[in-house]
Amino acid sequence: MVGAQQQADREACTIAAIATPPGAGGIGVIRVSGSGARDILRRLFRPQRHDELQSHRLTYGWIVDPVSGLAVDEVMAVFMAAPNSYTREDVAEIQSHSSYLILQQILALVLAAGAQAAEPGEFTKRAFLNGRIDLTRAEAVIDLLQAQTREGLQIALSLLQGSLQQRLTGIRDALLDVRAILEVAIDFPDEEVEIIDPAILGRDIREKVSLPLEELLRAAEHGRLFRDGLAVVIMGRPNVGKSSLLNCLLREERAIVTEIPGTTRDTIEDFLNIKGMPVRIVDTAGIRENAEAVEELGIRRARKMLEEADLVLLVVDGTQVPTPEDLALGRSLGARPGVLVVNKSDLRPALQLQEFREHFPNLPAVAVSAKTGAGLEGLEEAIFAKATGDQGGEPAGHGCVPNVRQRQALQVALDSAGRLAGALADGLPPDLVAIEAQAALDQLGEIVGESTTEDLLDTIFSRFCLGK
Ligand SMILES: Nc1nc2c(ncn2[C@@H]2O[C@H](COP(=O)(O)OP(=O)(O)OP(=O)(O)O)[C@@H](O)[C@H]2O)c(=O)[nH]1
Ligand SMILES: [Mg+2]
Repeated sequence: MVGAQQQADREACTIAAIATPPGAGGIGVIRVSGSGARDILRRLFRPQRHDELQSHRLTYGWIVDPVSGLAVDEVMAVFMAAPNSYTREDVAEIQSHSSYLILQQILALVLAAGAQAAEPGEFTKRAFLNGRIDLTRAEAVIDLLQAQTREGLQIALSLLQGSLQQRLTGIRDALLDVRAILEVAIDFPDEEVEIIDPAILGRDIREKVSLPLEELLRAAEHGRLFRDGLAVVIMGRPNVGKSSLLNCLLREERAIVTEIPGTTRDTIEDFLNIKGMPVRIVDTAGIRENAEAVEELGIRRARKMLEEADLVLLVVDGTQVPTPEDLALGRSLGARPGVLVVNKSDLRPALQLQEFREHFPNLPAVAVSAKTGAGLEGLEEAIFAKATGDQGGEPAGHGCVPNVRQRQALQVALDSAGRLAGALADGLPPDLVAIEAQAALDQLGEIVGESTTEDLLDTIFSRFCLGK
């Protein structure tokens, strides 16, 4: 109960944070939410004209330290009366010059005036707790902030508009209908036979629950790469052109390239957009025996990266016949998806591409020149094809792509729906059948945040940045 009381106290207090990232910029924003927001703004903000603060009206003026009477910054301020605000509470936002010193000073005044420092994601958590958005939309806000490609952004926007919530509402309504019928049958055991028609109920469960759930799971699988992206690791012997390949894919001189083997000592990573798929690409130290100490550490790091890789680009030097080290690296990939990159195609090749393929039978092979950029498109195609497998290109489901957490709950709900249909077909008593209906409902309730534990909420909202 102490926990519940603490939580209620926290929800009752007014919170504040700097909502813009640190660093130089045009403006910075301090956000305040809660019943004290209006008073705090009144105490610190001196409008240029002595107007009363009007809700949702941007007003020009100064932030003045109420103790010293000194001006802190020239700002625009807005007050948004509940419930028409991001959190559904009274919200004040102060737009100051974006100097971190000024922002810190204003925040300190806001806190001294009675606000508490907000936790990461607390504004969005309040929007959720106050019923403005469900949990799928709250999570979409994180996706929106973290999206790396237009496709990822489109998925986030679709979820923010409630695409998943709406589909779940349809499925939950169907389950509620089933549960209602079962409850009537529980209350009137003598008429159970007339009340429950297993054939009709079974068909409803299949069409209105199981099939839509399967469709959502397919969309999750299909859109996974576009929402979560792909980790690609570049591996190979020293000097084969791994760092050159990274630079070439990024179209910038990101990593140091020299003709000295063992140039790259540490892992270097960056982001790429391959046909809408966010790709985290990692260049690693060239792998060889008898490396000196620092290089050896880099090699260990490179091997470790392998474990995190969704896909490996194994780079070999096309001017040389594959060495035993190249072949050993090929074998070390095991069943992991990979692409063989035969580099330096601008020089005289030692073998035909087909002959390279024969040395690495499990890998599709692409010839490129990291120096001239030749073959780069083919490599991007190969990465895309390998990553998407037989799924083809587009993120499906009109952007309604559930995330990992939602996917797990959808799968459990689908399993419950299967057991529900089975229990009906087997003619089990309605109270037992109803348990499965409830189990499926609970899972769907967890996705939208109706039956979600405080721990889970904390985990979700802690992924946000401060001020969101
Ligand atoms: N002609 C030609 N030279 C290349 C190509 N790619 C890389 N090189 C050269 O090969 C040498 C090694 O390139 P890097 O990119 O540093 O190779 P690396 O695999 O990262 O090497 P380590 O970091 O030492 O493991 C440099 O002299 C590059 O200029 C290519 O496609 N064609
Ligand atoms: Mg390198």
